[in-house]
Amino acid sequence: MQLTPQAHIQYVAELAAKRSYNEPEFLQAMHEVLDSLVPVLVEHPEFIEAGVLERLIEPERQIMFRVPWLDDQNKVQVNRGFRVQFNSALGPFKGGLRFHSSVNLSVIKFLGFEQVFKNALTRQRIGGGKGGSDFDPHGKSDEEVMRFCQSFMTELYRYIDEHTDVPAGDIGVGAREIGYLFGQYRRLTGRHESGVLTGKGKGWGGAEVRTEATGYGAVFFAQEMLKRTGEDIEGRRAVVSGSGNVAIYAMEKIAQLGGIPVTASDSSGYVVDERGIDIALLKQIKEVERGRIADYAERRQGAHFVANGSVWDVPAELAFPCATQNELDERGARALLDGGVRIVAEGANMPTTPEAITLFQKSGILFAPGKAANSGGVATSALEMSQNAARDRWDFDHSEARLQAIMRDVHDACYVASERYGRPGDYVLGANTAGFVTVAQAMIEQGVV
Ligand code: NDP
Ligand code: 2IT
Repeated sequence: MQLTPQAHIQYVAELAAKRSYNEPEFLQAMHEVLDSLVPVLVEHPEFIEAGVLERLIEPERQIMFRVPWLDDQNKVQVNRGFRVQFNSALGPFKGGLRFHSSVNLSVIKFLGFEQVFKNALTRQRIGGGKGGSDFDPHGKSDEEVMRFCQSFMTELYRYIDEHTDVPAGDIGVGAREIGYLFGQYRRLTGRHESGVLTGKGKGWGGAEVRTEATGYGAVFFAQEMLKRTGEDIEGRRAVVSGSGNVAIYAMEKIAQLGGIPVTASDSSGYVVDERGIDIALLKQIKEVERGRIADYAERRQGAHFVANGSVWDVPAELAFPCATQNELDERGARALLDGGVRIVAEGANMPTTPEAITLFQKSGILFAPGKAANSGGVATSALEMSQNAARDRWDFDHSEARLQAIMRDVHDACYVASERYGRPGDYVLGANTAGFVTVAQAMIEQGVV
């Protein structure tokens, strides 16, 4: 006899808990998706029959490798490298590489799992994967970063190519790292294979708007949510966490649309700038000088730095968590609600804890989960792959228009699914179900593999 949807989900959750007992981030991401799926399985009992869930929670392949490199003192350093190829039913594995001291298998698996559904939502025919290393780029010289990237790629190159697996950036991996990784791939293979990585330099295959895409996309998504309630970004204050790629371009788009981003942060604390963050100054400090956020307050009149505080204590109507996982907990959520927040859109992956999400949902504010709101980055990576395959190059305005249209479609797909499964405006339910159905259908059509 077939299990009921509830019992089946319970069975799969227990299976994962047993196998992945030491992977808390992965289990957190998995539960968030499974918790949404009862109404889908009621409608599609064939997904239970075909073992879709059991297959989805197990990566197709996970690769771990040693990354030895020489630091500037000629001392041997050893890091651990990862690539988790999670699901390729919709296309080649696609997802970023993260270089951060906190990286372990659990973190990479949670990111790869999220990526599967996110990529499905973009409708760009890309599967999901993620990789990275516990290498910490902070304080490393350019030469050290280059030697590390070369060693990392010397192992990774045998598992990737434009049709198999296409990495990109994430925390700690930006244009500089993608350049070094691509150079080593080219040297090892003897091929200039543009489509093997995205986020490349614009002079050698990189797409316009890829740098801006995640942050801009998150703001476009928020704009679509507000549109439904007849509201707008103009004139509204925004708290943004982080000061990296996603945060900077979220702030830039908020400002372009007439909003006022008043905060930025990094792992040492946050700055408040009531006049609105000076984006050019922030880019200079973070992108050019690779400095700390405290430097911003020192160079900008009227701004102040709060060491180790919670950015969520700053009142605003819009909130964009754009730093890292679980950075917005229940206490932070309460502070945001007390400060009058109307909308929370996740630029980062899984930045909001489950308890904080529940609080937002109970309070009736608009909440956009990362797998929908931050999908503009990977969607634009897919546009980069298209341009590489066609040996074509689109201009900035065309590329931004494509991104905006994709974010509108992702929003609408989530909203329609939230209505279909009984909770209109619940974007967590909408994103999980819409993404899941797309992948599940492809998996069924392709048989038990
Ligand atoms: P960056 O490396 O450019 O910036 C990361 C920012 O977050 C930095 O300000 C960093 O501060 C801060 N941060 C990182 N880890 C922590 C931590 N443990 N505690 C406090 N602050 C932290 O990364 P991105 O902007 O690319 O990525 C930010 C988030 O967005 C991540 O969750 C990523 O997965 C997600 N994302 C990124 C996409 C992309 O295209 N880049 C696409 C979709 C999602 P510090 O320098 O002090 O570490
Ligand atoms: O989390 C993400 O979606 C990314 N880091 C971007 C992945 C990509 O392949 O562009």
